[in-house]
Amino acid sequence: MATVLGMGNRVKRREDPRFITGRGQYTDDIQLPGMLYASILRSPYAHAKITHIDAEAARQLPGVVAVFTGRDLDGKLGLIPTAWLPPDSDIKTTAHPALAVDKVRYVGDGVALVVAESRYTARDAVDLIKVSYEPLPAVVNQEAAMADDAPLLHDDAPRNIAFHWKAGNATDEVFEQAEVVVRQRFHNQRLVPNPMEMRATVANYNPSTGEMTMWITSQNPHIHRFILSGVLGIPEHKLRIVSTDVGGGFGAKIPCYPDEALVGYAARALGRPVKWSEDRSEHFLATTHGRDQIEDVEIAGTRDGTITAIRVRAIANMGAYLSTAGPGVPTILFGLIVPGPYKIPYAGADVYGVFTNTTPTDAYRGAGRPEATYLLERMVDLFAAEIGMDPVAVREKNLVPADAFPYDNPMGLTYDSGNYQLALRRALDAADYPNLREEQRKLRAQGKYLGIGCTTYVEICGLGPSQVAGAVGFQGGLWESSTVRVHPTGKVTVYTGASPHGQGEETTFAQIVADKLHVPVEDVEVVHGDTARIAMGWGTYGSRTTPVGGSALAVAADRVIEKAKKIAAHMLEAAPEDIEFTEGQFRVKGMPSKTASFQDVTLQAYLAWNLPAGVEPALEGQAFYDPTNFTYSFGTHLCVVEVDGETGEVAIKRYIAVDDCGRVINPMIAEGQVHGGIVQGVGQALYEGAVYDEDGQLVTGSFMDYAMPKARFFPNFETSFTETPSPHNPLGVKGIGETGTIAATPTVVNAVMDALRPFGVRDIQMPLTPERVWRAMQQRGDAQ
Ligand code: MCN
Repeated sequence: MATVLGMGNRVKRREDPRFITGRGQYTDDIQLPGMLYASILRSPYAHAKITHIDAEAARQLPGVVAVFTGRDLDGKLGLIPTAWLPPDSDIKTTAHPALAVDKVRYVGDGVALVVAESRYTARDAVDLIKVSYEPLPAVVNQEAAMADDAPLLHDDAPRNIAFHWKAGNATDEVFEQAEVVVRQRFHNQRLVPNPMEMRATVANYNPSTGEMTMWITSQNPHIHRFILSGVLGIPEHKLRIVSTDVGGGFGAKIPCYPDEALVGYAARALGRPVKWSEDRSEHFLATTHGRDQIEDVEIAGTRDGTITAIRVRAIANMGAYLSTAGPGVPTILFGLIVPGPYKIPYAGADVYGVFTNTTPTDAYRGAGRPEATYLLERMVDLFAAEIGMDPVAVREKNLVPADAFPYDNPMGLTYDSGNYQLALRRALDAADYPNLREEQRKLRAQGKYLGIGCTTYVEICGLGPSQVAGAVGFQGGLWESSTVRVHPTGKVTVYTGASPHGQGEETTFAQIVADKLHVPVEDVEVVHGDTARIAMGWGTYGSRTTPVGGSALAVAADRVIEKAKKIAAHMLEAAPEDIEFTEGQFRVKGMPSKTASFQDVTLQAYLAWNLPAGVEPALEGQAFYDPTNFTYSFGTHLCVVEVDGETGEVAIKRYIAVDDCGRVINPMIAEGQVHGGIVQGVGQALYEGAVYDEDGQLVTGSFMDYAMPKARFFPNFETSFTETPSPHNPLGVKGIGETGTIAATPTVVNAVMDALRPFGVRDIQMPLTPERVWRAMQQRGDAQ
């Protein structure tokens, strides 16, 4: 019999052969008979009144089937809603039409939709539409947007304030009475999420049944169905969303976009299938961005290195409209985790979300938690420098001790479990920290600038539970659905409401179920990303898929075993409570010779010739699992850099990551997640940054101007795991999908600042480009 290869095994990702041999079926691969192609005319102005649209020439172009403007859609297509409304924040959910009607509010705002017989004709026709704009002053910086005389985006949001949210217990007195207070401003710069596959939608409406099928590049097809059924006015049971193969998302495929609604609308209005897919330039303008937060931070403590308080006043740039999950990012996902892994008695977050004439922002890998970790970890280093203590020693002194769990942080979160010191010690041992410091001293004497950076982090992930989600304004549940269907021959199909799009759950979820049922992993197929095949689901983000969706599967598999035990008991003429299931065999306790295999029992469940009274045929388990708490992954990352004193170039010499995601299901896949995450985190630290000019033009609108990290910039990562199970789910797992991104950014920046200590540099605005680093070295001070 083939080996099970359940949890803990380094099983190769089964999804990869189809992806790397071009056999994946992405949305843009869908071809339907009679399909039309859509293209969207987007505003070239950041802020302008639309005085007139002349689409006649476009309509006349041979091959053009229809042109729609905002006015054409008025009353026929719903507004695009926001789905996360942080409570007590006076949030302004300004109306967001799918196409601008009177006013455009960012470069990339949709103005008209062309549908044509070919993609090329649709593109050409877009260029023939003449729009008369009356340009208005634009504002792109969120702080500037709060000024009384700043251009106003929405009449019902004075000073462009979309919301104001506060949390925590830090008071002015705490800081006034502190022995040491360190203050610093950071701008966690705007980033553009860049999955390999850009967004696309195909819609196919059947007028005879009223059924609509939409293929969407979505991280959460059921949320898309939920929202789009309202926007399009199609009953939920007649709307099917398919998002099976999705080439990465990193948060940017959570939102429900106007573009998706437009394609659905056009398909129904024209009675023919319609496809739209963006190119990379359109992606830069029209897919949500991430981060962009200005933070004024204060940290307080004593000269012996005890941190007593931290607070932040943050201004988050929300862009021109509130995207689906946008408001949750700089509030709940950011503010509540500001005190991080440290036992800090007082903490506070005071956050403004502000409208500007820029592309809307939403989740980007880590979403809120990288921003919180960045400011905290940078402040710990600045505090350590202020009191003349080793930054690692400050961390060691303040980490929540292993015996303090469950631990209530001052923002109201309860951390489930952890051994933060162990992860730190492992990283320090791996680095041989004392020797590294010695090497640094020697090299400095030779005019070489080695820097050592460290981050100890804790991450809130595994989103649910639903009750808490509701309390913090998320307009949805955060439980997960699962079905484990055992077929008559003992092969298994499992259905999950989570929607992996690169993370590898087709493999790891099969491992979870194989482990439970003790069947070979290749006998388990994982189905996801299709609302017609899966009852309900809340998708993949917030490193929730394994803790919540994986646990749902574990519960469903347990239900299969429970039922199978009843059938086995009947077959073996024993009481169900006397049956145990080990190594794929049902056994009567104390009678080792009386056994029935999993396959025997399964077959009997279907043949149903001899079932016990009251037991229905077939073998299937279902679970709608809602966790009791979030999970809190943690770890220590440590990095060694060398800064070129002549050019300011930063080279990463070593990168050590010790992460704890509870029980590891597949170490190889978890390592892969850490690798990808680190690269994205370093991307923010050293290379990436979206820049708008004063008029609201995105000057980093392509890979020519927006620098992505490349493999050759990195050494081999030295990754390892500690395993502290979470007590809040049956698998003891925590998420790993975002840890690398959360930890890497401050780790690398701390390392560069450490290297630049001889120059008296306190901070450099990210990304730490060679030019900025060089300037800081020349000025012997900060460089913006
Ligand atoms: N895993 C494991 N053991 C654990 C935890 C996780 O083996 N204890 C495995 C999982 O089973 C899964 C992977 O690691 O195969 C990531 O799982 P998890 O931590 O549950 O995270 P999610 O699947 O919920 O993924 C979301 C997370 C987020 S929020 C972003 S953004 C992100 C990321 O994952 N986007 C990604 N990783 C990505 N990876 C790819 N390739 N593409 C993206 O868009």
